[in-house]
Amino acid sequence: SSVETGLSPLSSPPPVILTQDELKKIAAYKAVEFVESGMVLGLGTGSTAKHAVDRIGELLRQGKLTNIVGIPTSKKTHEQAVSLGIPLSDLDSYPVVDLAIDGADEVDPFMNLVKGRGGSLLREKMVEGACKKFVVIVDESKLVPHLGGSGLAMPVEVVPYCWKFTAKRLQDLFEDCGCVAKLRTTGEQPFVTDNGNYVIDLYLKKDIGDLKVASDNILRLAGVVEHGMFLDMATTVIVASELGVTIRNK
Ligand code: ABF
Repeated sequence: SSVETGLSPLSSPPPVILTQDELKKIAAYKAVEFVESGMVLGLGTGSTAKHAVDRIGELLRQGKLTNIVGIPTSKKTHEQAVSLGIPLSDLDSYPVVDLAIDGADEVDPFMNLVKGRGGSLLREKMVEGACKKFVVIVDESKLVPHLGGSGLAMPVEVVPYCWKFTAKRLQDLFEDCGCVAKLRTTGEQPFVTDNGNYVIDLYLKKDIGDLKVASDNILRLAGVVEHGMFLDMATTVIVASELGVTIRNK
């Protein structure tokens, strides 16, 4: 007699389904392989970058990396890095950063990015704009054909002064894309960035069109501090999916 298991002895093991967080971790660990002792490192923000910062801390503790200086892109990452014992500094002391590792909200086929749904876009843009190499780490859900067409927010950091006026001007700018501009809030209160500013999220019904033109038009508005489009900045994009890791270089 035999026991029916439902599995034939020749059947392959069931596929392992990775969670989104496991994919983020895989991409992050891959990026940290680019880190060398003695580097000045831009430390990103968000749940994907958090894995990279944890890994850098671990390698420092194990003595496998030495003489690292981290430049955090947010107060949150600053706190995380301090808790891990990563030596920190800033762009005033280190105006050239060897390598930055950070997540993104959207990545288009040309490696342009939307960032800032976590609210740290200004410091991220400053640090990552000062980098020799900028490695973006994402799971495959972040890949889009065009920026700003996903129906999710395109963040713009603005000064709090008359933010409604600035929001209206932003909305008018992208009227043709069916733009709705909304103040980001936490509970009843405006969300306040690390720099004391507000964030206006632009929701677009169509993709934003020519990215450079859109960028210039946003930055020309008085009241705008920075936007979340990171154009032509990434030098490497690491994408983790169920099928494995792909690395794209500029
Ligand atoms: C940062 O974290 C932000 O620029 C971006 O908004 C966000 C991505 O978040 P996560 O890694 O949590 O998906 O990189």
